[in-house]
Amino acid sequence: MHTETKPNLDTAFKKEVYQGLTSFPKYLSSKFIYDKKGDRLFQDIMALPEYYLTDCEFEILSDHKEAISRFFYGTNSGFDLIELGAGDGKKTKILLKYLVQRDINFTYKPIDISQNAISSLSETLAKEISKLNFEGETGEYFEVLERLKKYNVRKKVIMVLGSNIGNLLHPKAIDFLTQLKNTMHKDDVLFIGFDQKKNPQTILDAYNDDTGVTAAFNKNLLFRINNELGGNFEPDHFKHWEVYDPETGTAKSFLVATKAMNVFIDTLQLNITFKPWETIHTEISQKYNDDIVSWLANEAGLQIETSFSDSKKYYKNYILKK
Ligand code: AVI
Repeated sequence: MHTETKPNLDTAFKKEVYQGLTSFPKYLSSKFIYDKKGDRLFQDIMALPEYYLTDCEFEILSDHKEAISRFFYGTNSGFDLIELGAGDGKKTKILLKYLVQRDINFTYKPIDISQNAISSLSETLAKEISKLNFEGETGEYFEVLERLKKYNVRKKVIMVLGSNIGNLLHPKAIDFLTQLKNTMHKDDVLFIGFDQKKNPQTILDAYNDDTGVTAAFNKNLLFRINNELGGNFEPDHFKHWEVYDPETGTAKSFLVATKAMNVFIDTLQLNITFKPWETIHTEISQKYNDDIVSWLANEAGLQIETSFSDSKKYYKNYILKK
């Protein structure tokens, strides 16, 4: 008797890869790009001249650190500066140094999915800003958000840099902001970066560099499926493709099959066929303006208090409150 073995979809990665590759049109979630190699490729992207987001946010934090910090200060008991998705903290250091130099009473609580990232951040910061109070946390955003609810002793400043929210569709972004709001008290502050709508060519170039770093970053999804789920994707036969819709402000990344292919993923016991030029949608990078940010914030029960922009008006960091 032939019994079909059902794949064991016991991790989010397996479940979502199975779902995405058996759907039409096919899709994969960009959150799975980030293994060790994906993290490194993203660091390389941030150093690309075309990827203006990092420089713009750096400029905003450098030029407006004094005004930004004024929204952070709490009462005598000080505040917790909680950063979601801290990465290497390069931009955050500007604020941290400024606050420590002024003897402001605060604790920096970076949160990252990777314990490695937290440990190395702790090491570099201990060397560079020895007087900093540092308490790193490891975990998924939403798991950590639950944990955040416990931090109700003193003022919380929640910081989300890098326009990370742009990788979420609007309903998910509203969910995300709502969950953040639910962890906030009246005086708490959300300090969050939103990349702005601009010349569509500038946006396309940021996600379509000539050196191929962004293509490698996108294809890392296929490498991860090969390495971790026993897949036999041929990443060379997929093309990185970027489109930007200036009306909706959505940049979309795809991997496009350049020929007909059969792919087998052993752990999922899954055969997938690709027709020539069939697509896998892998990422959205949403661009905003004040009206969209205000709408998202209001939907989540938050208000824009103020915002800070770079000199080219490419990028904005907003102060949101309940
Ligand atoms: C992390 N995230 C905000 C980046 C972005 O701009 O969407 C990821 C990225 N994808 C391609 N380049 C950078």
